[in-house]
Amino acid sequence: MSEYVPSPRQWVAEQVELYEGSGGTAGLTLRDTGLPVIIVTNRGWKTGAIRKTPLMRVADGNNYILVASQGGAPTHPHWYHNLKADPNVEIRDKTEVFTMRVREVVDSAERERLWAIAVEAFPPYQEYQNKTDRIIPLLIAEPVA
Ligand code: F42
Repeated sequence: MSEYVPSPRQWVAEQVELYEGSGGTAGLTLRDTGLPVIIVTNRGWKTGAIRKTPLMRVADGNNYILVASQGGAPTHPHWYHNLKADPNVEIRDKTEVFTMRVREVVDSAERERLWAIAVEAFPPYQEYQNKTDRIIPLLIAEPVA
């Protein structure tokens, strides 16, 4: 059994602790924005360690759109590489936990539609895209039947 390894970023680790520790009843938003967050649980592709990553909640029907923005940083976040290597995740949305599989959105029409939904849910994504040279990856998490 692999171990859970918390994020080295203290504010992120604290949000995970509050969100998961409360069973999805506290720590549900990004700081004081009031905008909802989900927790993605997955495995590290090198270490096999269990990782938990809070992301903005961007829903498309029963699916979630995962935006690898990392605040517009020049490189993709580690979790993007982890999910490319092992797409099996659990997603906690408040008190519900879903078993899901993730794929990167590569089709340009699909990407355009999902990007618009993401920016509507969390407008800073557009600023993050404007300030970085990389194309911010979008992944879609779909329920495992
Ligand atoms: N980040 C986003 O990209 N998008 C969002 O919508 C978003 C929302 C959000 C809301 C609330 C909140 O608290 C945080 C939010 N974040 C959002 C930040 C997000 O949770 C991540 O902290 C951020 O994207 C950086 O992701 P990261 O996976 O690069 O995390 C870093 C800080 C990290 O934890 N690094 C670990 C480390 O030890 O350096 C990762 C280690 C890791 O995954 N190792 C892999 C392994 O095998 O175990 C190997 C990785 C490799 O490729 O080498």
